[in-house]
Amino acid sequence: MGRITEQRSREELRELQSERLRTTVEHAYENVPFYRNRLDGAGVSPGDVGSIDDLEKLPFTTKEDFRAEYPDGLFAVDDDEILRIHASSGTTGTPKIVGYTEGDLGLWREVMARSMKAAGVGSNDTVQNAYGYGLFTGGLGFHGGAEALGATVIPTGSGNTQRQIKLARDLESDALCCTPSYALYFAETAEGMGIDPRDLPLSTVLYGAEPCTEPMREEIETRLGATGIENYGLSELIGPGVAVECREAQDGMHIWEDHFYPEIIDPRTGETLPEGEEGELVLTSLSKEAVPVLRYRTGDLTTLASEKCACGRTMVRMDSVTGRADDLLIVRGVNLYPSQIEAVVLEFEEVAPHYRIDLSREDELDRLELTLELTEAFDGDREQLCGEILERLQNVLSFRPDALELVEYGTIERTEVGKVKRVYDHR
Ligand code: DLL
Repeated sequence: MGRITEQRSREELRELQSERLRTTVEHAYENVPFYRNRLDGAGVSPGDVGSIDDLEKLPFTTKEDFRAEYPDGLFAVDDDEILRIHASSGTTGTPKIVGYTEGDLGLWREVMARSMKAAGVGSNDTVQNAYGYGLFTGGLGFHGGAEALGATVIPTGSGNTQRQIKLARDLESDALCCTPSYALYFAETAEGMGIDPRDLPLSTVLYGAEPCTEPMREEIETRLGATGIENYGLSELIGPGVAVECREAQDGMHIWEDHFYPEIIDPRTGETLPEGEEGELVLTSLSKEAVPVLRYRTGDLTTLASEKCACGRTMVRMDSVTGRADDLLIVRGVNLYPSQIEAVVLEFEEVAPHYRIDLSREDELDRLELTLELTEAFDGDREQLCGEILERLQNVLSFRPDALELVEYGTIERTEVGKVKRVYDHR
C-alpha cells in the first residue's frame, strides 16, 4: 500500500488533493468562525473551491492568526473529540496551540511511519528517540511513527547524553532521532567518554527541527558513521512528518502532499512563484480534523521540484530550508541568512561545526561579530586562517563580519535540550 500511495501519478494525486481540499474548506468554513470570516471577507464561499487550482482564491493564514486565536480559536471540533494537545516551540510570545482528534493521531502515525520507512528504518530496527517529549511535537511524533512501523522505540527524550550513549551501545540502536545540533553533541560526548561514535551500531540519524546545511550533514555522517536523513515539519500542520528525504536519493525532502499541499510564494508580495524559484513555503492541510489549516505561511524559505525522484516516489521534493523569513539578517544594507554564513565557514576543515553570530549597534551602525570554534586538532596559524575565512566570506557573500574570533574547541555553549540558538541580536 505504501509504495502505491507514494508512487501515484501526478494527475491521480491532483484529483485526490482537489477532493480533499473541498472537504477541508467546507469543514473549516462550517466549524471555525475565523475561517468563515476570512473567506466571507475575501468574497469566497466553499462552493467556489472546486479543485486545487482554486487554492489561490483563499486568503493566507499566519502565525499571528494562530496567536490571536490563542488558545483554541482555530479548532474545528468539539473539546471531547480532542485527544491530544501540542504547542509550537516558538521562543517568543504566545505559543501556538494545536489539537488532535483520533483521526489526526492516526494520520500522524501514518505519515511518520512512511517518513521513517523512506529513511530506511525497518520493523526490525531499534529506534532511539532523542527528540524532546512533551508539548514539542518531535518526541511523540517520532515515537508514534516508530511504533506504527513495528520498530522498537527507546523513548530517551532529549538530554542525559552519557546515558543515551550507553543505551545506544548496549541496546544496539540502529537509528537515532534528534536535532542536527544534538547529533553533533552526541558524537562529541561519546568521544569524551572514550567511545568512538562510529563504533556504535547506529546506521541512520533522522535529524530535523532546525536548519542544517550540507557541510553540517557531512559532519554528522562522518562523526557518527551513519546516514543522515533530514525531516521537516511544524506543529501548525501536524509536527514532524510533513516531509522527509528518501534514503535512496537523499536529494530533497518528499512532501507527503496527499495530506499537506505545498505552494511557494514571494514573501513580500504573496504571489505564487513558478516551480524551482526560492520563496516562502505555504502549506494547506488536506485531511486534518481538529485544526484544518488553509494556506499557512510557514515563514520557511525553500524551493520545490516535482520531477520524479530516483527512488520512484512521485511526491514533490523541497530543498533544505535556507532560513526563515524572520531569520534574515540585515546588516548595513546586506541581506543574508545565518545558513549562508554556516555553509561558507564549514567548508574550512579547521573549523568545528559550532559557531555564534552576535549583532549589535554602534553609533547607529549595525555590527556583526562571528565566533567560530576551531577543531580539536587545529595547531596552525590562527591569523592566517582568519584572513582566509574573511576573504572567502567576502568572495561568496560579498560580506565581511566586523569581527571574527576563532576560539578553542569546546568553548561555544552546546544545546543539550531543545533547539539550538546561534544568533544573538543585541540591537
Ligand atoms: O520542529 C517539528 C519537527 C520535529 C520537525 C522534529 C522535524 C523533526 P515546531 O517546533 O513547530 O515543529 O517548529 C517548526 O521548525 O517552521 C521550521 O522553521 C523549523 N524546522 C523544522 N524542520 C526543519 C528542517 C518541529 N528540517 C519550525 N530544517 C519550522 C529547517 C526546520 N528548519
